[in-house]
Amino acid sequence: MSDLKGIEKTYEAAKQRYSELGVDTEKAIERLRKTAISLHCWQGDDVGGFETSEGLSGGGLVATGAYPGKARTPDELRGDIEKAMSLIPGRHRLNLHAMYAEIRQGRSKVDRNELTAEHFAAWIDWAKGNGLGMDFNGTFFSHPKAESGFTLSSADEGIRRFWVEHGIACRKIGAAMGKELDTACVTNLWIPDGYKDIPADRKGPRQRLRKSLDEIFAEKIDQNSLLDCVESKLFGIGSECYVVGSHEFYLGYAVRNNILLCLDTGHFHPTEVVSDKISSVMEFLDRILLHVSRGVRWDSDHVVILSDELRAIAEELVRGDYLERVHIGLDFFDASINRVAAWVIGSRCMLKALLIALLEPTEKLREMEMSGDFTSRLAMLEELKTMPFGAVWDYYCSKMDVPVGPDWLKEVRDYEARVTSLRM
Ligand code: RNT
Ligand code: ZN
Repeated sequence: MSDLKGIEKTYEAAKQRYSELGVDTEKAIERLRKTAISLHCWQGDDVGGFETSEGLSGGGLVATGAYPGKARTPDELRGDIEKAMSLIPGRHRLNLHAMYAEIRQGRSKVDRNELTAEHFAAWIDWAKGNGLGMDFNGTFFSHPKAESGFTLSSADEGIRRFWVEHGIACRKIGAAMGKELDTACVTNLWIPDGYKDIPADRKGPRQRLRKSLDEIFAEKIDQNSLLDCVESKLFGIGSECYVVGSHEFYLGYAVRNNILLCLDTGHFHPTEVVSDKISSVMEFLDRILLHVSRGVRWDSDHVVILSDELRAIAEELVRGDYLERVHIGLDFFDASINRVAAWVIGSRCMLKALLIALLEPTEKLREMEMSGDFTSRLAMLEELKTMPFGAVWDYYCSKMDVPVGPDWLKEVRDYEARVTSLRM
């Protein structure tokens, strides 16, 4: 589908259909163009990082699959991200984890509590060169000091202190990224702490976590550079019975301390939905971060697809006029398919969901609802599902100079043949 004339013709017909509903497709496209998605670096190497050759360990996270070609070096990872971004319409952001630090060989080991912005200089330069903003994450797993299953809530003061120092270091790094790139860096904190089996003390670890967070966030840092964020979880592998940083814990902490809350779509009971939580938490928080993921039966971190829930999340962001206050990040890691393709599929789906939401005649639906006409509301919502948003999407892709339809896969296959498949 690279026939430009055909794409434009189909678009004109779609534009007409939408205008009959009072929807301006050009406006929708313009809004979409301004919406950035934060692309997670960790999809490119199965949450490995560049500190040791061991990669992901502990923390209850698992990337399954053995698809060849994962990035082994920062340069390879940057190349892969560039490839993925060239196939995603719009200008987006890079979401980096602390374990992707570049510590020059030969020097004595720099531990997580000693990291500085200097260790991310190459990433920052690269982001600058590509016109990307950056977001950041502390890495509180895959480390010998996380092996006990406890980090910021550890009863071992030495361990707790080490992770507090890591948290403090990460805020400084995030602030430097934000300053350097002139766009606030959302610096997210997730810890794996918890018990596999039924605890005798649920209170103690939470009190210690609160104390650690207070120590980490003690220094006030300009919000134009840094936006602090905390992420809860329901359970992990090895923390099935008790997670210290639960939803209630962090919701309370974020509200009280006026920082961001991260809602990861895989971190709730399977019948709970993040789409219903957004308008609740946004009443009490200035900003939130989303970790858009796809849990299948559990927090499996499958690649994001255009599911009903993804569409519902996008609808909430648009209907509630939250796009300026909600930071959209992706969080999945699939090692069983081409990793570059995984980024492209997830990101394009997120953008498609946003576009579909932007093409909704929200005012009309609201009027139906307010007048008690629930028949029309349901009828309209269902009719909208077969409106020609695909034509608008194709037109948008072609306008943004990225492949239309499945054409992007050819480019991934070509990159695979030339680059990723040659990696051992
Ligand atoms: C873990 C959290 C966390 C991680 C990344 C790698 O359950 O979702 O966000 O996925 O930090
Ligand atoms: Zn997450």
